[in-house]
Amino acid sequence: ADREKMLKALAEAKASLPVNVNIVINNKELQSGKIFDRVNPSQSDQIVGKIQMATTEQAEQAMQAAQTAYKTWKNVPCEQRAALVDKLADIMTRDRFKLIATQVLEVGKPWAEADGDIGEAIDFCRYYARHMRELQKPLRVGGLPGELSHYIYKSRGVTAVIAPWNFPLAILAGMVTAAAVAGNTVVMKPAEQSTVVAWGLMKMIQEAGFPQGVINFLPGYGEEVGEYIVNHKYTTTIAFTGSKAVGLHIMNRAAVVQPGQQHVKRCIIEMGGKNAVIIDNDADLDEAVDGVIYSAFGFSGQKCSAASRVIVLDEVYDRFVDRLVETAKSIEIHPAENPKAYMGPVVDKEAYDRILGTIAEAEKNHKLLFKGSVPGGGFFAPPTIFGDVPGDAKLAQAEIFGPVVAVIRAKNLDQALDIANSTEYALTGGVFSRSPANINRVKEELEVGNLYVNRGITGAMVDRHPFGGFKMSGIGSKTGGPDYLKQYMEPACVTENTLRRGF
Ligand code: TXE
Repeated sequence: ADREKMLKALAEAKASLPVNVNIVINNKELQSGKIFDRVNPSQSDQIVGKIQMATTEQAEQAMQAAQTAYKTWKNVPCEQRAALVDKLADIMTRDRFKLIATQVLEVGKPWAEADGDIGEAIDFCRYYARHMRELQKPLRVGGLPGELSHYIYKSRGVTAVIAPWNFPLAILAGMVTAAAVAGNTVVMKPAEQSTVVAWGLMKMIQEAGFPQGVINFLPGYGEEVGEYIVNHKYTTTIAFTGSKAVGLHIMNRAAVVQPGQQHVKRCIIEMGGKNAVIIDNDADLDEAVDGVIYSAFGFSGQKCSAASRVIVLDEVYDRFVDRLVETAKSIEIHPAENPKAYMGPVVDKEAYDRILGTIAEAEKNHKLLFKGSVPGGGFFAPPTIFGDVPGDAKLAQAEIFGPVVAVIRAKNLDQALDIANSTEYALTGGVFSRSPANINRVKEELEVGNLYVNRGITGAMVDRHPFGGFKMSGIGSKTGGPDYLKQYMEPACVTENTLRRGF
């Protein structure tokens, strides 16, 4: 039944292309006349969206709208804010197939991957609404006689939300709803490559009934309007998920105080990864191969959590690699709308050129074990596996963000851990092993924010696996977990003298 619904949703979505995407400020739709054509990465002659890219003047209007709306939104009771976020989750649930179809066509996600993203978006809404209801209850602290102290959380103000394209609904909706449910107003800047998906979110936000100015929608270029809202004096908080280079740049810019600025800008920053899976001598190799295939090639490796290094202990190296290559041969690569697609295209021509360039360079320096064949007509990058890659090679150190795996040989677990920890990132990681002692060592020593034992290393679930990394992967914000929402708020302590008479 879901298959039929999905095919119908896809046919309807295709019939209404291209989608015209506008700017939304104060719940009013605006245009700029600067149009960006977004193409379907599976079929690059098909325009999916005609997007009005905001100007910096419109970015200024959005900031003013958010600043004005904040004066009232911060006093709206938590229950009302949380109810709006729950309503948004209801609408997403109702429109699930439509949202999946948009994502399949705009970013080239195969069905199941797109479905996962919608599910995560819904879970973020429900989780942050529920968690905010808990956090708003004042926590009693201290206990001196004659004194009553409560610890409370206050909103901060205007939040700039800057999102990537790879989880185009979940990450954007997660940051936006966390900020808004906590009593902040939002200016959201989606990624250029996934603005049609983001437009779907904005329409649902309007349908849910968020008051004007609370959530503003600013499609546009990162270096232009992204930069503008980061620098703005009204911005109190910046929620960013994306690449290391842009994340660090934003933190740098956020430290520059503008005339009239009253807050130290807080940065909630999630960046990339160079995630490793360790295959121990006693690993179940079938399980390990399946886990690596899923982790490395799901959504063509374009997940911050994707496995791009596989560190295999010497004793099982040859057997593992043979099976990995054999299984990789069966990966089905098709346009994302084809239900048989395990892998679809990569997101755009720029990504395609970059990934193919990386593969060509690596072919000169490393042993190519496998390169898949791909269809034409879109930006299809082949699943590629290199073997005996030194742990310090560029291929084993830099985030590629594509379907490319470096298999690295290690003498023993000590060396495997050294190699695994040798990158600047610390996002996800995994181990396949049947030895409790070795698993424990990996738990203690592998520098990652999310560790997966004897299973694929992607697929974090809200509330069950709070997600995020450290080192150059981020600042430990941990989406979908108990610490996340607090970052959008200011903790405050209120102490009252209870012995005072005469009230
Ligand atoms: O990032 P980019 P992408 C990471 C993933 C990879 C990256 C891919 O590992 O590194 O995200 O996403 C805007 N001022 N994660 O290619 O290019 C830009 O317009 C202000 C980590 O989209 O950094 C876009 O909206 N904004 C992860 C956004 O920044 C600017 C989960 C991101 O773009 C700007 C998912 C500027 N100067 C992906 N320049 C995790 N750790 O959870 C660009 N932008």
